Order: sequence, then C-alpha cells, then structure tokens
Amino acid sequence: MSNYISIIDVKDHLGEVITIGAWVANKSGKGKIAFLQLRDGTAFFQAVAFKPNFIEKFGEEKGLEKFELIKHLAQETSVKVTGIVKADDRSKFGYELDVTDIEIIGESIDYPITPKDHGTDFLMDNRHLWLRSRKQMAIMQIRNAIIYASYEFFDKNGFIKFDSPILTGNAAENTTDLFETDYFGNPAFLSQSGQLYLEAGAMALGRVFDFGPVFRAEKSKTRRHLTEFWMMDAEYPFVTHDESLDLQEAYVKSLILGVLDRASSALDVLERDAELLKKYVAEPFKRVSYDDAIDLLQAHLDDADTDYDPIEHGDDFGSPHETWISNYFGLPTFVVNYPASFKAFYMKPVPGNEERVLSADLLAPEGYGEIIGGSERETDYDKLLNKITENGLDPADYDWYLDLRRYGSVPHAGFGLGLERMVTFVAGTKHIREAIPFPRMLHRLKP
Ligand code: ATP
Ligand code: AMO
Repeated sequence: MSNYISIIDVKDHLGEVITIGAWVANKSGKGKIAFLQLRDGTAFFQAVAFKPNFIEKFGEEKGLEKFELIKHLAQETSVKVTGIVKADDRSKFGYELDVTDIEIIGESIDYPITPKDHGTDFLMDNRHLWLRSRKQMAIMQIRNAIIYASYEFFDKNGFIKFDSPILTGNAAENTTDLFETDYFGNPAFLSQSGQLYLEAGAMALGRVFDFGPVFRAEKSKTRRHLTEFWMMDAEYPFVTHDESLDLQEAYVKSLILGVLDRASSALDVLERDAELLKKYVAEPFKRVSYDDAIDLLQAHLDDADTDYDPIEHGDDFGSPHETWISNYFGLPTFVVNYPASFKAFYMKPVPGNEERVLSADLLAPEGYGEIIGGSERETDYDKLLNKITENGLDPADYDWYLDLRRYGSVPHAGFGLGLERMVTFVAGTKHIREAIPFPRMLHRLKP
C-alpha cells in the first residue's frame, strides 16, 4: 500500500492532514497565495499555499524559500504534497488542500505541451505526454468504463471469453486490407477479426466472446478508421438474426449505462450531453431494411438540408448517407439485410432472396457512423464453399472453417463492435485517434 492518498479519495479525509503524490498540471496566484492544479491519474484537484503559514511554520528564510519553490514549480513537475483538507465553497470540488509542506520528486524542464492551443500533428507527435491532459484522461476513463461494462454484460449473459489468434493463415473479412508478415518463410496475416475462430468456439462452448486487437491495412484517412483497433466480438449458436439484434441492442445500452454509472464526471469534462445518452438507453433502437433506407435516401435527395450523393439499390453507403439515416431516426439505427455483393462471404442470404444477406450494421446517431457489424452465418457446407470460391479465396485455407459445417452445423450469429468507434460516440469526440492510447493510422506509427 502507498502512503499517498489518491486525489479521488481526498473527499473522505476532510479536516485531516494528508500527503498526496502528484504532477503539477498548472499553477496560478499572486502575492501571498499560490494555487496548484494537481493530478495523479485518479483526478485533478486544487491545492492552495499561503505564504504567512509557511513563514510561521519554517521561519522567515526557510518558509520563504518553500513558498517561492511552490510559486515557481514548472508544469508537470512531480511533487509530494502534504496539507490539510478543507471545505471551501470557492473551489469547484467544494474542498481543497491547504498545503503545509511540499517536496519535488522529479523536475520537469520545458514541458512541450503548454496551456496554449497546439495543432493536431504536434499533439500526436507528443501523444505520450498529451495523454496527461484532462480531456484525454476523461476519454480513457470512458474507454475503461466501456471495457468493464462489456465484460460484465457478457458474463451476466452466459458468454465465455474465448481468445482467437492474432497471427492467422487466412483472411477473415477480405483480402484487400490484410497486413502480411513473414512466418518462418511463409506468409501470415494479422487478424482482421476473430470471428471465424469464434464460430469454432461457439460450436464447442456455446456463447463466446472475444476482446482483442485487430488490424486492417486501410489506406483511408477518415476520422473513423484506425489500422489497429480493439474489437468486441461475440458469437452464439441457436439464434435467429432478430434475436441477435435484440442482444446487440441490450449490449450497447449496457455499455452506455456503464459509462453513465462509472464515468459521469468524464462526460462532464467532455461536455457530453448525458441526457441524450440516457435517451438512447431509454428508447428502442430503430430498425430499417437496407432497401427501405435507400428508398428514404432517394425520396429526400432534394431536401434543402441534405448533402449526400444520389444512391441506387445495390450501392454501398458513404458516410454522408449513414449520417443522414441516423439523423433521420435520431436514435441508434440498425440497417438490416444488405446486398450480398459488398458484404463478407460467410453471411447467410435472406430466405427467398439470394441478393440480400441476414446482416446488420448499427449506425450511431449524431453522425458517428457504424459501430457494429454483424450477421447470421451461412450454415450449409456447399453454399459456403461456393461463396469462398466466388470471392476468389482458396478453399484449402478454409478447410478447418468448413469443418464447422461438416460436423453438426447449427444456425448461429454474431457481431463485432469496434471499441474506439463506441468510445468516440459515447465521449462525443470528433476523431477516433483520441479514443485509443496510441493510435495507429496510415501515417502514424510513432510514438
Ligand atoms: P467501415 O465500413 O467503417 O470501414 P467496415 O469494415 O464495415 O467498417 P465498409 O462497409 O467498407 O467497412 O465502409 C463503411 C463506411 O466507412 C462507409 O460507409 C464509408 O463511409 C466509410 N469509409 C470507408 N472507407 C472510406 C474512405 N476511404 N474514405 C471515406 N470514408 C470511408
Ligand atoms: P466489421 O468489418 O463490420 O465486421 O467490423 C466490426 C466493427 O469494427 C469497427 N471497425 C473499425 N474501427 C476502427 N477502425 C477501423 N478501420 C475499423 N473497421 C471496422 C466498426 C465495425 O462496426 N467479423 C465481423 C463482425 C461479425 O460479424 O462478428 C466484422 O469484422 O465498429
């Protein structure tokens, strides 16, 4: 145990003398008084130092020296601070630390991220330091709350954590955005999704989920794409696609509730409207078929406030189409039954319509775009083999996967949620790069 009190727990020590270990986030004050904004990873907090108190305690010379040291502390100096916790209405926390002694633990010289505005490239180059900011800390707290809520949800609903491999011998989603690496003289690929392995898990263990990094060599520079991101994947046997949507809806709601519950102060820091998030939890998500969504887009093409390109049945949506659809409904919206032509090979066709598949994307409202992709899987051996061949994939690579249809094939469905897309949506941030500690993007591999 540490002898230091965490800032988050200071409120439990009103009237007591405590010591905290912290970094100086900022400072202000003049004359006889100095304010220190301190942070220790658990929270931000204000400490106050009064010159007369120091002189009284340490004598004229030493007291003055200590007080001047406080006044000149550089940003991000690490310090050991002792003081009395006092209630004070002027502080936004309702209490503050009246400093009685301070020691420097580690100096900080010319910290590059000053309180002025910096450009994104500069902040990204200093991501290892940028993470110390109040806003970045709030986003990481939301990320943590979502991860925690996800484990809780799956556990409560009878899912077992099943870890799929990261080094793989075949493509899960498509062959266009695979990262290839050398595996003792043979090619191997970084996993794009654990799904195919999870299907094997579902046939062995029933309800299974996976949470791990996945990789996509996507050369896109959008605010929604990373090349390395964390996927929450789930797979379960003996379900219909509609039942899967019910579970996905309950899952997303539980993640939002988890954030409202465990990270509400982080939402405040980010000025994210918690009432809006509560509305998404309270109301049923919308469901619309792909073809009905296209009809709507065509009918509203000439509306004054639309700015998407014309779209035909069979076309994939662009971001502006997705944004319009989710704004139109004002709630998280499942778009179901997409064309088979641009979806992955493993999806089961809609009964009676080979051109549409039992798939769904969940579009977040407010223009945050797709956060979940899911589908019911093809269960028939011959049809799956045909799809593999039609997609230009080598059946030999998928022999093990086809075995799942050879030995007791059952209806099953699953979905994958991109953690960083969910964090971006719940936190209300503009760009996915802030939703992960060290983002990997087309032009970003450092730090
Ligand atoms: P995502 O779609 O977000 O990549 P996914 O793997 O399901 O996840 P797609 O269905 O290919 O991928 O694309 C979904 C959305 O991502 C599209 O609607 C589009 O808005 C956006 N998108 C993909 N690539 C680009 C790009 N290069 N530029 C702009 N938007 C893109
Ligand atoms: P899909 O390809 O739709 O489905 O991916 C699932 C979810 O992952 C997120 N995502 C991304 N996040 C950040 N950067 C990216 N480049 C990126 N690409 C995708 C999105 C998306 O909804 N195997 C299926 C899932 C399944 O059916 O079980 C799959 O991978 O949030």
